[in-house]
Amino acid sequence: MKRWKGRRTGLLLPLALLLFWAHSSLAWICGQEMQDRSQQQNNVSAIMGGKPANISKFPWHVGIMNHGYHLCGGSILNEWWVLSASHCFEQINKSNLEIIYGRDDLSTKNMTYQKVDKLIVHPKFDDWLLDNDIALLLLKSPLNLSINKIPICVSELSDLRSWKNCWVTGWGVTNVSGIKIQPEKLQKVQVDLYRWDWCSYLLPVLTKNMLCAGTQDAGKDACQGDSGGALVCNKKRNIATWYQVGIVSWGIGCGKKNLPGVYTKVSHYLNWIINQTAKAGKPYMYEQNSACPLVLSCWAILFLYFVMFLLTW
Ligand code: 4AZ
Repeated sequence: MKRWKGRRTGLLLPLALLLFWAHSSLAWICGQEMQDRSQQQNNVSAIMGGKPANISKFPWHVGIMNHGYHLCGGSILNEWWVLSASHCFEQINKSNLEIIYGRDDLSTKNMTYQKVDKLIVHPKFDDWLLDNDIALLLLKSPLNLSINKIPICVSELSDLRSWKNCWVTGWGVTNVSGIKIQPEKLQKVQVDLYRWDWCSYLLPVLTKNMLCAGTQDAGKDACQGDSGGALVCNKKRNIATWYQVGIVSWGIGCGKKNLPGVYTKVSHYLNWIINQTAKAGKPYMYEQNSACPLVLSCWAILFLYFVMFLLTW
């Protein structure tokens, strides 16, 4: 009996270590938000009609600064790559860009930045229609992925009916009338996806590479400065994982009734992302169902917990 107890304790230590490693490898899994019970929820109106967001709920969101000033949003695709919008980088020199990550408050002191090694704007970006409004930023050194820095998943699913529970985040302006207020705290707002034909009736210049999102009530929308940020949703059949469906691109004003925000349709650019990242020597590995990783599946973690439970019982 005593010998079994000794062996049991001997087994528990490596198991605990394995679980610790398994959990840290979870940071590599895209689209996972972390539970954060300390999250404050107040109802200050922001983004346009949104609320303050905690980075642990949107850990893929990054800020792109130009000469130290907030320029646009972006999202972490993996430790090397950030996804954003082409129109953010017209007449911008990449050496003046810095990426802020793992933070939801731009006023934080001693923030760490990442410099940009390569800026890839879409060669067919149309600065009049804002067609192909997508860009990739290769970082000078890889991000140390962790609980507040987690990649977002992307998906080839182009049918908008596959998605629910969509949110957009950003440090963009929170009002357009009077003095424009730019928040220091990251903001979030929930929006609905619009059918493409209905949206192209509302906004006749819409191309097939764009999608629309907004709300029935006026006042909830992305706005100036939110560009490049991610519009993320859950799959109807998998509410545990977040996928980037759109990139904030443009709109006619912000939060106006029957004028939804316009987003780049990310599913149309998967091949472009895969080809460009490979060409730059840091290939983005797209997995169709990227929610559970190759390294260690969520089921294996559950199994380890089960074994731990049996051993401690
Ligand atoms: C902008 O100027 C912008 N209401 C972004 C999004 C929207 C409007 C303008 C959508 O960056």
